[in-house]
Amino acid sequence: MEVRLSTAARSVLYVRLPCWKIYPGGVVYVADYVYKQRPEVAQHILDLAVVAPADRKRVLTERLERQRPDIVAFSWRNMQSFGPHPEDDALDVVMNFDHSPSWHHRLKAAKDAVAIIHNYVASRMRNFGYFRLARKLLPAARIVVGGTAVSIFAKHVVAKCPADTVVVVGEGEDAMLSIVDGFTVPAGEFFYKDRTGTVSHRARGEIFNLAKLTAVDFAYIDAIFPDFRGYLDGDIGVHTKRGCPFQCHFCLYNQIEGHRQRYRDPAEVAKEVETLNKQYGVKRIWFTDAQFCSTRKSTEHVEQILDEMLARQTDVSWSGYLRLNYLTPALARKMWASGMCSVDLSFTGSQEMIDSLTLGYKLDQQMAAFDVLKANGHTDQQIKLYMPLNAPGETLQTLQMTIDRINELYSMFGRDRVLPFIFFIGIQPGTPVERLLIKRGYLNADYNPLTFNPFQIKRLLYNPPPLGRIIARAYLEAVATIDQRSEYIGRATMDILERELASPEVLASARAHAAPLMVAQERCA
Ligand code: B12
Ligand code: SF4
Repeated sequence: MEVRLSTAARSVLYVRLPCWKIYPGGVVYVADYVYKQRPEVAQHILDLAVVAPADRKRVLTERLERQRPDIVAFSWRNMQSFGPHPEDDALDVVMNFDHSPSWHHRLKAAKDAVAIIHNYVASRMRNFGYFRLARKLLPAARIVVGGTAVSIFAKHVVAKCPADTVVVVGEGEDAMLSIVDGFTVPAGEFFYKDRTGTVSHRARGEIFNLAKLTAVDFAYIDAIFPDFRGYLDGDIGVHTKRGCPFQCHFCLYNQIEGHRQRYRDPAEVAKEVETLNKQYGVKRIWFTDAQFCSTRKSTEHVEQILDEMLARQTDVSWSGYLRLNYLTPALARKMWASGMCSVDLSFTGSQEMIDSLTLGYKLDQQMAAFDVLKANGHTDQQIKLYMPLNAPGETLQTLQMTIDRINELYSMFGRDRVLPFIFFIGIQPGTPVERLLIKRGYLNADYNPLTFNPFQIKRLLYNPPPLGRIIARAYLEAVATIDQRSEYIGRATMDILERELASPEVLASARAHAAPLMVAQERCA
């Protein structure tokens, strides 16, 4: 590939693009890494997530004109953020629009949907507008765009970027360093739109050694990132490894991070947590790995990190996505002792669905691991079950099995501590479930994953009949009847579903709908 030769940069302005306020861990790791290799480069972080929407353009303009950086590096986290769940208004809207028995509610949902879609479209357009603004104000600067959103949609993004823009795919430390160094010896994976508008692609040839990610120098970050302290009273994201060797049907995390797991030094991770805790008063950590604990080797790595945290007597509570395949009583004790405040995991209560979604574990093993957690120090921590309801393969029987298992967990941990988190599979590009649903004719092979068409967007949220309607009606009844201050919506929904699944009329209607559907799916397969 041909990349324009240029001189090394002296200054970088990182611009974190707007999203719901969440600690910008990705850009912090990139800036920290560049600083440690090239301390002479002046770096600054501007976080548009904490700037009022009406002020963003003005604030960005002022910063660009005042600092005139050699590189403007944007970090884009969420682009296709439709994964509605009970803490996101969009779930109510979708459920009401499709399944509410009340015309009034359906109309209101349609109105709300217009507002959500408008926001979705506008936020994407605004981000491209910020790139054009940077190009207009600083014609000679190089523009870089990275972050999870562009890692997935880099090709689409680069097409809309101004000339001389590098769109970095996946982890950004080595790519950014090479750009700062003048982009003469490119590194990492990226798309590059050159000054003539021609786009080229570089695949990643080398593997970034994560052991190079030493504990973040937060004093430096504090100095270049004025809003850093505004995050300290919430969750701070700490990364311990990258990559996931599994391929759950709906997941694209391993496309973002790679299939091979690579690890940071446990002592450096613990030092990072210790500094955050003891010098900056941070109380909550989210380990932002695709899976904090999954394979045998990663479970050993977790244990080493927890040993280091315990030795340093860090006083934090922490969580992260977990798999419990290799949990031992000793590890469970260390998890609780080091401050694990919730157990966050994918959950479905039948081996059929686990296998159909290729989740790669045994249900009995998972239930046994819950026993181990209970017996080795659980007190009042929450058990959060992320349930991909009504995924391909779900039947009345598998749904009933999930309800039965949740009831077992209520008995084990206490009903109030178990949070069944209702969500549906969002179909994401390049995943096995996307391929399956194209094969079945549910999606067209040339569908646009970034479509603005509300009906297509809704289709990407997979909740087909006949179970879709039963689940949605249960959810809507729960919303209408419970007091959400004293009962959790997911628990109430599962209770109503249990009642419905026992009703002969509901069963008969579901079976009647299921028969033609099964035939249609067979025909498409
Ligand atoms: C952990 C996580 C969460 C945690 C975050 C906890 C916390 N306090 O930080 C929780 C559970 C809260 C969460 C919530 C949500 N998440 Co989330 N989350 C993730 C996950 C697994 C890791 C993100 C992360 O922090 N990684 C660690 C940091 C270090 O890496 P990073 O940010 O990717 O940065 C690296 C590169 O991207 C790059 N980079 C980043 N910026 C820049 C800038 C430049 C210039 C360069 C060169 C490089 C670069 O370099 C960095 C270092 O290598 C990703 C999936 C994944 N595997 O990446 C999804 C992911 C980011 N989440 C996603 C979504 C949709 C959401 C939600 C909207 C879900 C929902 N419906 O509510 C919310 C939104 C939250 C918000 N406020 O915006 C999507 C975004 C998809 C998209 N295409 O838009 C992802 C990709 C998952 C998915 N579905 O595919 N999430
Ligand atoms: S869901 Fe978790 S375990 Fe499965 S592929 Fe994604 S990151 Fe890996």
